Amino acid sequence: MTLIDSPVPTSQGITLRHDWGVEEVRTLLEHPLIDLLWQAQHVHRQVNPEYKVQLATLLSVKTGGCEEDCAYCSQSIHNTSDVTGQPELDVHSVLERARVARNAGADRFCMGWAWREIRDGNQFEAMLEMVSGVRELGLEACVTAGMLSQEQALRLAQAGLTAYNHNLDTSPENYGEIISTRTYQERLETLNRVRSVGIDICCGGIIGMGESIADRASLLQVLANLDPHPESVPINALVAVEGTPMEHLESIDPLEMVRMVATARILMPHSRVRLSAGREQLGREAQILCLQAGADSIFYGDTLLTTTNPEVAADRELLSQAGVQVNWELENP
Ligand code: SAM
Ligand code: DTB
Ligand code: SF4
Repeated sequence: MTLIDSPVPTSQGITLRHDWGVEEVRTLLEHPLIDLLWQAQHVHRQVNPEYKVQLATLLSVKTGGCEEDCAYCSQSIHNTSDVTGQPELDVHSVLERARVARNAGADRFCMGWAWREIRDGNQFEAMLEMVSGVRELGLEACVTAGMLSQEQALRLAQAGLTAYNHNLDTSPENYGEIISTRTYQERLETLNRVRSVGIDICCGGIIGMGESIADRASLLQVLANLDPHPESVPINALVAVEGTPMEHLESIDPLEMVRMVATARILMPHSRVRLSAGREQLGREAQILCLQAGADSIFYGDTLLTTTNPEVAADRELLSQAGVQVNWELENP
């Protein structure tokens, strides 16, 4: 069933820009909500006339023990939340989980390693096998594992990797408040390496870490001025994990997430805007506004990496209530 009775608009009239000024972005972010939603929906409906939503499932392959000091993260050795001693998953069990995710309707499988950077050796060889195995299942494959070398990026591309996730997390101005062990510039260099071997970039950030509206505008400006735009832009709301310096931060107002998603859609019309961590704090109505204003992907599955996500049954109901299109035909093949 399609939602559209009138002729389907096309995306031909949409211009891509990479020269956004921070004040322009801020003006969009702070626009009267009703107007911002209208503008975002105008773009979204042209680029995604059937409101298709991609379901991506996450799996933590190597959990905890990470040397970086990201203040939001449950997996950093600098935070008491860090769970050590969890065994790294092997190729067989990862591919089994990917098969289950595919059979439940996911079409992208994202694998995470709590590493500062990829090192050569058995674990990297296993990662390459996981990537090619996920691709053989007919799924898109995404990896997030910290920094990488040019050679490692090339080998991941040869294994068929669809996308590499490496977030900027926040604005360049606010970054020092969140992480001290890796620079913003290093993140940008990692993204360049990924891009140079033809792997798609998945790059976004987190709101709700105590940043200002100017910081949010600045993060979106950096993302929107990457040329080409990242193919995928995850927008996360902080999941305040006990044992991290951010454990006491209050949840964001759900409409802040709607504003981020809507602005990202206007700035990066053809990118996949992923409604990522923090959906449990959003409620049904805010999630539906996000789907209307520009989100065209969610993480699907009862867990993210180390924290919980809405249950699969609840998400199915949400998507069906919203009337958006998903690939349920993959169920029970
Ligand atoms: N170690 C790799 C790295 O940082 O590139 C990959 C894993 S890391 C968990 C992936 C992303 O998840 C982070 O960059 C961050 O944006 C997001 N994330 C992690 N913990 C989060 C939390 N508690 N709340 C919201 N987003 C979070
Ligand atoms: C992204 O931006 N969000 C996902 C994915 N990329 C790897 C991860 C969210 C993690 C949330 C906290 C956790 O579960 O540990
Ligand atoms: Fe967590 Fe990734 Fe930062 Fe490590 S690099 S602490 S896994 S977000």
